[in-house]
Amino acid sequence: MSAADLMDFSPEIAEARAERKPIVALESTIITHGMPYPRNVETARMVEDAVRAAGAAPATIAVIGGRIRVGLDRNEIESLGQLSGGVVKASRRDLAPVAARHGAAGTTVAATMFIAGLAGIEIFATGGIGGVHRGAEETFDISADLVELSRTRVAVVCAGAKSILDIEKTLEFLETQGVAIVGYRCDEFPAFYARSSGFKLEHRCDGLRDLARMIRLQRDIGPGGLLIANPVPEDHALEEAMIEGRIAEAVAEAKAQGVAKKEATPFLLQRVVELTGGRSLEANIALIKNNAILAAQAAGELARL
Ligand code: PSU
Ligand code: MN
Repeated sequence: MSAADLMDFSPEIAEARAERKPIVALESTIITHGMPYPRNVETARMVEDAVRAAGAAPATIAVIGGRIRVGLDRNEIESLGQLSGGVVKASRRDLAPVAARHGAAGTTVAATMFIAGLAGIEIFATGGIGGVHRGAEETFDISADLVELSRTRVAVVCAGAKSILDIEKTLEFLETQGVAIVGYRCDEFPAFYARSSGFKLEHRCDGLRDLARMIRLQRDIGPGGLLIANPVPEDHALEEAMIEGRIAEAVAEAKAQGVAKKEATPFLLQRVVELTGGRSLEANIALIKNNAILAAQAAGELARL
């Protein structure tokens, strides 16, 4: 038995694989733990449609009934979204325990990358990656996403990392782990809600063809994937001073309430949405769509290389 024996492909993804059409992997923790119902479900469907409109097949990945599912139908997205808190947040290490008890889970960036790699999917779009949490020098809270990037040959498109994290330490950790990062039409690592973080990137790419060549080369060289940083669209970026203040409040509340480990990221995401009166949610939705479209376009270029 291998992980491949646990995988089921939706008809759409099975066909795309057979015909070697471009495919974009999408994560599902954002559905189960990253956004409130029903916006989570609406967003997941909208993002899938944006990928299709850009000429690729969307493979939303999750665990359902103990099976690793690559490509979900609309009803499955709806029921995952409704379960919200009732379903496991699965990082790579949770896959076997959840599958063994025939459970359901949203997959994080780490778990989704791992599964996409097994399925031969070259590119994956998310909103923001996990990272090194503020105070990690005490807690050691460093997302498994960063380690997965160092060992799985899947390119990940993201809008950077939220400043609920320590962006400087996140970039240092990625360097230690040998993870290649490229800014797509930007010189700084973006800060999710904001287009820049003040931290310079060493590599930049301005066109889809160049990006596809870089992705393919990274795949050839390995052992990790390419992290593609794609800033939030200008018209959806939030003012940095406002969002920084709200994030600092959320981080302080998490500390005071002793929220830690895998609950930390979902707690902080939810509090920031509440503290910004929903404005951060709108930015989040816009940047995910933007990332999915870039990933679909890059997947198209990859298919033509
Ligand atoms: N960042 C976001 N939205 C999210 C997540 C991160 O802006 O929904 C989710 C992703 O699935 C990511 C996970 O892989 O949180 C990271 O969790 P942790 O920090 O526990 O590794
Ligand atoms: Mn963590």
